[in-house]
Amino acid sequence: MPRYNPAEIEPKWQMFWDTNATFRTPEFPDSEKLYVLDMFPYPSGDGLHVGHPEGYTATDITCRFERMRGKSVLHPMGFDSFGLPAEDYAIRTNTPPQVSTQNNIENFTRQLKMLGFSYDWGRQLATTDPDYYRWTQSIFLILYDTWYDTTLEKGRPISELPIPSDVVVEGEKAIAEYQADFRLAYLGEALVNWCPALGTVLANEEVVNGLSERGDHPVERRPLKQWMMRITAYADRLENDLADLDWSPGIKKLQQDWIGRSTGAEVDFFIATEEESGYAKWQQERAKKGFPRKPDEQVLRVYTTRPDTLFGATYMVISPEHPLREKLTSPEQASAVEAYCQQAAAKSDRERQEEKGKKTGVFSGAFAKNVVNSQEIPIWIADYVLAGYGTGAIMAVPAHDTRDFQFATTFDLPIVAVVDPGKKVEDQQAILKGEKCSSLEGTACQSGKYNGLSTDEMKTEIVSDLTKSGCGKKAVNYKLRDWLFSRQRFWGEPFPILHELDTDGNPTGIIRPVPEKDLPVLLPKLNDYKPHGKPEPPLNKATDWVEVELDGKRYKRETNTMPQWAGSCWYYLRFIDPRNSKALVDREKEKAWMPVDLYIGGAEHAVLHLLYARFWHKALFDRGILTTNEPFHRLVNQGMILGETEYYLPYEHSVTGEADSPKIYFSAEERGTKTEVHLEPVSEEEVEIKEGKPYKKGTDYLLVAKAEKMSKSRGNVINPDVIVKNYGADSLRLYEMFMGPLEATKPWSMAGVKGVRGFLDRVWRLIMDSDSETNKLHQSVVDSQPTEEQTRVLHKTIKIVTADTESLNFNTAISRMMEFVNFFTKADSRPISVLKPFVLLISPYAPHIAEELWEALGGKTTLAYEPWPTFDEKYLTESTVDIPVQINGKMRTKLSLSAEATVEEMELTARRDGKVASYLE
Ligand code: ANZ
Repeated sequence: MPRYNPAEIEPKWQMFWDTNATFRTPEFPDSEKLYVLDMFPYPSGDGLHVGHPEGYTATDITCRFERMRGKSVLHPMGFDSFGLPAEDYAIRTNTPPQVSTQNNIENFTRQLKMLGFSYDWGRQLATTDPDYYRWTQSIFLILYDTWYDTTLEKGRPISELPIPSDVVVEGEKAIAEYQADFRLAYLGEALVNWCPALGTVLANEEVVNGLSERGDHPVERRPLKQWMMRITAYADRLENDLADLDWSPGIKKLQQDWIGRSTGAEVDFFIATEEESGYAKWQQERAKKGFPRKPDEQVLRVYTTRPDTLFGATYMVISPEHPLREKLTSPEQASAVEAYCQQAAAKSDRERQEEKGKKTGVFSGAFAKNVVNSQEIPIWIADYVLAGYGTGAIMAVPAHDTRDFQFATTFDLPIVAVVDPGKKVEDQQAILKGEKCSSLEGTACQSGKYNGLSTDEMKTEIVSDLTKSGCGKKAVNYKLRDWLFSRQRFWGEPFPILHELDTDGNPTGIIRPVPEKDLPVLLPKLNDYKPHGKPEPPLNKATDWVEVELDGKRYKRETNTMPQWAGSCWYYLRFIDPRNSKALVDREKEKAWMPVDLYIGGAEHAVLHLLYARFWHKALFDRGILTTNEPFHRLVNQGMILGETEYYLPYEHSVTGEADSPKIYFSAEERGTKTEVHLEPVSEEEVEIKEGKPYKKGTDYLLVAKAEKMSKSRGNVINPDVIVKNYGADSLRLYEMFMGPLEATKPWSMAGVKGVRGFLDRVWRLIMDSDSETNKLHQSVVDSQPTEEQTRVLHKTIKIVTADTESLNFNTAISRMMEFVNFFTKADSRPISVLKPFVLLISPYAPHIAEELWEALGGKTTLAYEPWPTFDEKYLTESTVDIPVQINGKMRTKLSLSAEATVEEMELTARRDGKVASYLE
């Protein structure tokens, strides 16, 4: 084999690793453990894209590196294979999703193996395997069986939930209903996107601006009974426990914002619907009772972050979906209210909250009494108040809340300022007169006995007084919503839930979990996958499957399916013990391998996937199934790979607006002065890079460079199969790591791939005789001692590559290896004792070529477990380092300095340097 030929050596080593199960992981770690996880892919029909190997190569390098450093590495791979595209494909072609999914998984597996990743393939799983989703169903049942004890801050079995005596006397059904309000998995009413024209319910991502993505048909939002997950119970722990995780501050912030903790108070207002209000009596009763949890009296409960503005509440607002809406609506207002609420139902939460939008609303006809001053204030219905946040009702303080201010001015409601922002504020007078809205803190005014208190003092005082009178209480709220866990789809996990039917076949409302021994509840086979034209899940069509008898009772199966998030919530646990038929994971094994030490994947999963998985993990921990409280210790998000950079030459027409008049190109300086500029594409050959900037070859015309997201419609998608075929897997791996820092967004460059391939060719020629017909070492390769300088270069390379690999700075590690190769290519003698450690250094990056060269250098078997080369400081001390000198943000020169040089010495040398000096004049 004279030349470097990846097409020959890559399959050879892949076969070797496969047959010898080189990367099989023991059940328990036999040395220090390291669990490295990739975000597993959805096996789409398009196959891998180049974004996948980016993260996968990074983890693979880490795994190969740490194995050589003696760690027990767990590095598994699987498939997140439920999901919409398979179902859409089934609808179009009538192919069962099982079949297309299997084909896609096979293609993905082929591609992943082609890239030489060192997964323990014996642990492969797919979320669609009945053996896997059997346990997803089991976890659902555990969550169904769990309630959150807010005192112990812990999930506990539902059997341990204390039931109030008045509920107990009402009997079993009442108890079941009471429990349902606490279960982590519960049935609730939620809105779905129903598209009458398509005859199907759509997922949120299939709806764009109120229209179906397919065909642009109008979509209605309809309430439907659906499964929900009480993730809000864990909001505090999900937020607090972020502190101990080794995640980037950016991702932590995203999670915090999503959880969106806010503190304030809940306050009860008395609803004065009747002539004789009974207010005084209500107040007395309240003070005796405390702050009842479920008010069955005439109260409207609000959530506010500014209890200090209570005296400025001049009206109240409930959301159109508020449960008291009907009760509050007076007969005179009924038709107006009905019409308004219908309108509101068509809007999304986002539209409803838009600051710019004019506020709309309707008076309910009812009044409430402001707890602090007994003033009667009107209750309005408006869609800027959301049903799902706080209590779905607010006290409106137009003087200090912009949304309320807009509303009050629209409907001519009173505006009373109760916070004086102080003299320093320019608009103080306008604010105090209620002509301007201000949310600034300050001193209380027009607030009775509280006048003069600072905002913070007043908050504390008033909440304490409200607590005493039983009319209010400190409260915490979260932006985080309970998680809508039902999908009206076919290709998802069936719920292990049965709904009891009476003798007429109607649901009794009693729910029964499918007994653990009857799991999995398999997905039925459907004869056709087309939507059935009803706002119900497609599984309703599987009539044989839907009805079951158990212990002489008739049941209807739950026909919603779980969302795609479900399977990816816990796959990392199953990898630890993938074939266990008794438990989702063996506790001892979990204890030995968890938490995941390094998790790499795309930033698009920074919020939901990670929150959901953390939530399940915590619940399973509370229930004693797991020993760890958090799943992912270190998280790294790889940057997006953009399409190849394209270059354009800006121009304008000589006659403004005349498209066929001659083009004028202009210099870089001129360009800044032009407002309307046209762009002419420039081919790659015509581009010349000067000082890092692109010019049209042979001219001074500066080009515009653009790199766009890869997408089919732009035609800039790179197919890994093609790269491997033309350049080899090692080149693809190395290139993706060489493009730039792992976390950066970076454009693809075919020239870069070629460059990296050129480097591997040089690595080959460094060791092998590429002119020989047989596998012969290069004539300069000798079995003799290296020179002192050669030893230094080797040890420096080991040091840098080790440190950079450890810190995931793969691009700089590669640069160092390139320098090494340049150095030794020039050497007349290349000692084996230097080449061997080098081959080990490059092996995590380009494992195939490394194995081949290792063999040529006398290696008897795989290098995968060879000890990682070490360096000796004594060879590094006298060495020099190249220090780049930047002036005004540009690299001007490099100084060769002792590695020991002090800052002062560096400065001195820099000042003496001719190039630097010229800038200092
Ligand atoms: C009175 C008030 C006065 C408010 C004031 C603010 C400023 P965050 O911080 O996001 O938690 N609010 C409460 N529930 C709402 C709902 N369901 N839909 C829309 N708005 C709602 O916001 C809490 C504040 O948002 C609450 O405090 C309430 O308005 C409003 F000078 O109450 B505030």
